[in-house]
Formats: sequence, structure tokens, C-alpha cells
Amino acid sequence: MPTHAPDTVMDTLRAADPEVATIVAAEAERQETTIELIASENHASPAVMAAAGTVMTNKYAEGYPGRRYYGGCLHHDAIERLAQERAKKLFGCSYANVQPHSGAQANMAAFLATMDPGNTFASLVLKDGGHLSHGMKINFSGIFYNPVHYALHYDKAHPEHERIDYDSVRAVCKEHKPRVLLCGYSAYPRVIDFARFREIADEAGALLVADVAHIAGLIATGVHPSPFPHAHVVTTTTHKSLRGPRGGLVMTNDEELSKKINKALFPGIQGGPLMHIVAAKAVALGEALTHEFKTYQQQVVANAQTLAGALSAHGYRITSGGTDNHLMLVDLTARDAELTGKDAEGWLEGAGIITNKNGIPDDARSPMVTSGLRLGAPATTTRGFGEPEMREVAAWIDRVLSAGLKGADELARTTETVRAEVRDMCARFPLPHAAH
Ligand code: DSN
Repeated sequence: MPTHAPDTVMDTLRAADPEVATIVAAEAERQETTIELIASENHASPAVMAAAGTVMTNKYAEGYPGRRYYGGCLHHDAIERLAQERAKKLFGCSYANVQPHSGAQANMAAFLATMDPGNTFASLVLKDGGHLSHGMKINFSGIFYNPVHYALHYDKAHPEHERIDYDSVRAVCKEHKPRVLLCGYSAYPRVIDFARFREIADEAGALLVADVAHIAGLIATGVHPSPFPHAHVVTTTTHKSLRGPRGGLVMTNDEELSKKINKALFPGIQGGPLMHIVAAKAVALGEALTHEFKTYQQQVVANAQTLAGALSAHGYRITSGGTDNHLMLVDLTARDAELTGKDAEGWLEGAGIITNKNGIPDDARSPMVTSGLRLGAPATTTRGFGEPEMREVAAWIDRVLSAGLKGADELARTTETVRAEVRDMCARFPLPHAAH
């Protein structure tokens, strides 16, 4: 991967609109000099970003390849077909819609294709690791549909403590007979047993929808089991572990469902697709088909496990006892009962370590405060961090949080030192798009 993209994009922007260029350059500098641990973020390659900045943005291409509502779509047909083919090859499925602007819109299309308004679906609630589009009351999924929720095991003595309770999935499906059983999560560190979910869906007469947004890169490379052939519909984002541009995909092996999904996306939800982003998706999917991408995903998991192990050694509790994938939930109260996710996120940001506060299972605190942090390894692994660097990151996290607990003076002193060390480390591992 080249370490320096040509500066032409920033040069053009600087010349045309210095005000915007200054803000973009500041963001490039922020990304360059901080350690990104948000599990849903990544650093897209220069090629992905180049494709997103092309003339493909200039065209309306409502419809699908060969069936557009505008003339002049020849090359847009070609790029969309290429993206579809790469998505199908990567995930091993027969139909791929590459037009969703986001993961939430991919989920909306999956819902429209599989349910009527008012239908019941079963999912994991947001506070246990689900997503707002999995049935939150003020989201379309909770407004137009009837969500019922299965649970995690909450029993410290149980070997599956804080993991999916498949008996609860079965019981909820038996009681409510949902039209859709939804699996796939935003804050779940363990392997998802798609075959088991399908068995339960079949028993209940439900369709299985898997939202694999977080683990798509792991799935694409065989580092996490695939939802195919078990799920009827698979949705994902393209910008998390998959390391593409911001956007979504919806995939299926069922021809009838694929027609319904296409209709749901356009004209059901969206108008013109973002064809520059479709082009960037094609590039990212091409990258994901390489051997290097598999090595990258294996390192993501190794790095996440190393970070989790090192934080445990510093006295933090990793929910469910560890991680099988790219992320972990850190229970801060095991280190100190007073420590909150809100404080930890703010203190760490001061030192150049970017995280997000996150509820832990059965969290007594509100989502704006929380008792946990969600940490992930996709972005740090992209910039070349290995296990030794992840152990250093764990040590910095502990130094900053311990200082914060001691008070403002100690926090200020430690923040300054750690910030400098973080900058040094970042300079040793430059981002692939160091163009500013
Ligand atoms: N907001 C995303 C995340 O951080 O997991 C989910 O869409």
C-alpha cells in the first residue's frame, strides 16, 4: 500500500476553497496523529478515496444496470455491475444490491422486502449490543414494525455469561412468531452462530436477516463464519472492517427476495444512487478479494485479542471474558467503581486515543454516561500496529484513566506525556493517505 497519495486533491481544494481545505487538512492531521479505536471506523485506501472523488458523482442513474430512468448511464452500468460481481464473489452469494447509502438504509430495504408494516420481528435490543435500526422505538424499525427482543445470558456463574442466549431466541420466536429473526450486532464480541439462528428461524416460520456491518471484513476473508447459506438476507455497511467508502450492501441467494430488495431500495427508499460511492465500493471489494486483506483481518483479530488481554492484566474486565472478533467491551467499573465511559472517552481523547463510551450488558448507567468503552482494532491494524503496539496502547489507556481518577492535575500531566508518546507512535505508522 503506498504511504503517500499524490497531493493533487488537496492542492485543488486549497486553490479553489481554502476555507474548506483548511478544515479537511485539520481532519487529516487529526487522523494522522491519533490512535483510532472506534470499532466501526477505519482508514480507507487512497484508491477507495480517489474513486469516491471522481466524475461518477455527476450522474443520475436511478434504476439498475440496463434499466435506468436517465440516458448516458453506460459507464454507470459497467461500474455497478462490477461492484455487484465483486460483492457476490466476496460473500459467496447470488444477488447483491450495491446502492444503499448506509447500513440503516440497507436494513430498511431488508425490512421492506421481508415484512409488511406492523409485522413483528425479533432482535437484540440496542442496549445489549444491537443497533438503532434493530427496533429502537424512535427509529423507522420501531415506528413501523413491532420489535420483540431476545436476550443475552446474564448469569456470572453461566459459562455463556453475556453471550447470546439461544434458548431465549427460541422462546421469543416461539411466543411471538416473528416474520423476521434478525441477528448481527454493533457491540458484540463473540462469534455468531448463523446456522443455529436459521434452525430457530425455520422452527418459527421466520426469515433470517443478518446485519453483518461490523464483521463484514472478517466474514469476507473467512475469519468469521459466513451468514450464507443460512441467512435469507444479509445486510452490511462497507466502511467498517470492510474498509471501503461509507455505504451499504444488501445480499441474498433468493431471486424473489432480490427483486423485492431492489424495489425496496429504488424507488422504495432512495432516488439516485451515489455512483461515485458505488465506484469506491467496487475498489474496496476488489481490495477485499486479495490475499493481503485476509492477512489484515487475521491481524485485526489478533490485535483485538492482545488489547483485550492487556487491559484485563491492567485490572479491567472485558465483557464475556474476551473477544473472538475485532472489538471488545471494557467494563471500567472493574478497575474503579467510579469510572464512567463518558469520563474515560473524554480523558483518552485528550491524550490522542479515540474511543466511544458504550453500555455494557445490564449497565446501570444511562447511554450518555455508561460503564463501558467499546474498543476495536480495524483502524490501528490498517496503519500497521501489531501486538507490541496494542500492548502499549493498553498501557496508555490505563495510565490516562488512572491519572483521571486521581484528579485534574495528575490528569493534565499524564495527558501531556501520553499525547506526545501517541504522536511519536503515529509518526512511526503513517496512514496510507498522508496527503495534506
Ligand atoms: N454507528 C455504528 C457503530 O458505531 O457501530 C453502527 O451503525
